[in-house]
Amino acid sequence: MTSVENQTVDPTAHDSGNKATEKFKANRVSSDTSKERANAIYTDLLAAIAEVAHKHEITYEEYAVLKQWMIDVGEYGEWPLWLDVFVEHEIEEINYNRHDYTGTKGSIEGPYYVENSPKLPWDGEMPMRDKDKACTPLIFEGQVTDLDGNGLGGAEIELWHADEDGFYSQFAPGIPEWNLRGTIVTDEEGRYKIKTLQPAPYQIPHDGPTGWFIESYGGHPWRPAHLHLRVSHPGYRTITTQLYFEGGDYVENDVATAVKPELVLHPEATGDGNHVHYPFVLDKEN
Ligand code: MBD
Ligand code: FE
Repeated sequence: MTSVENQTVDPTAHDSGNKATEKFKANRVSSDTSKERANAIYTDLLAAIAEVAHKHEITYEEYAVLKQWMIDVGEYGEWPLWLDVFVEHEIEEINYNRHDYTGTKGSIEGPYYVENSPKLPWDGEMPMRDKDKACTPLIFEGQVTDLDGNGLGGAEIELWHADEDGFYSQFAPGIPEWNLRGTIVTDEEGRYKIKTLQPAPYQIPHDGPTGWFIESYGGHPWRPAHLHLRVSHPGYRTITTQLYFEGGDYVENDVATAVKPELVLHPEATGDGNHVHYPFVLDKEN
């Protein structure tokens, strides 16, 4: 047990937003976009903004509110959250369509991935507190294969998800660092089996500017219950994806538009919890 074990958690949008921003900033990114490409993108982006402004005859008050809201999103550290909820799914689709992949479908990463989670054996248990162990267990198993069905031994399945209160470790205070985060290594035949808890539908942080944005147009801040995954093996395309639960709330209207029919699990309830099987099929790297 760690000292943070049973502390009450009351995270706010400010906490999780700022943590996501700090984590993102830690790896400074760059791209080799040419001047020509940047010019083409910015020209079209400004034209799209102009079109919307004219179409809806945006008022000066609305323009001022937009400016204020964008300042707030930055101050609350919510750009990773807002962008991953409202834009990342398009980027994911565009980059998937660049190749002719036939393996397991990807989905958005979202703002809460952390690399180098603890390695777990192929038949293990996610790092959990006693309060997590009291939730409905989820036994998640399957095999990682190549396109021909050959098992990929030593493949890594990074798994991360929220606890029953909808909080991710490292983005909410009072949760042990690696709680509900782990890297499962497949056995010689590519098999994996992991015990965790059944996640619940998830409300994105909504007490900050992302929440005000959703409220302003009468939307909801919910995502269906989900598992986040990153599956990798040398020589193969790394898949970042998510899995959902058949019949669950918000599977049909995810605020982040990140559900694909191929990514919906069919849980079987048994005496010792919910069981799900999922085969991961990796394309060759190209
Ligand atoms: C999440 O847990 C998530 O998966 C996404 C996409 C956005 C915010 C929080
Ligand atoms: Fe998530």
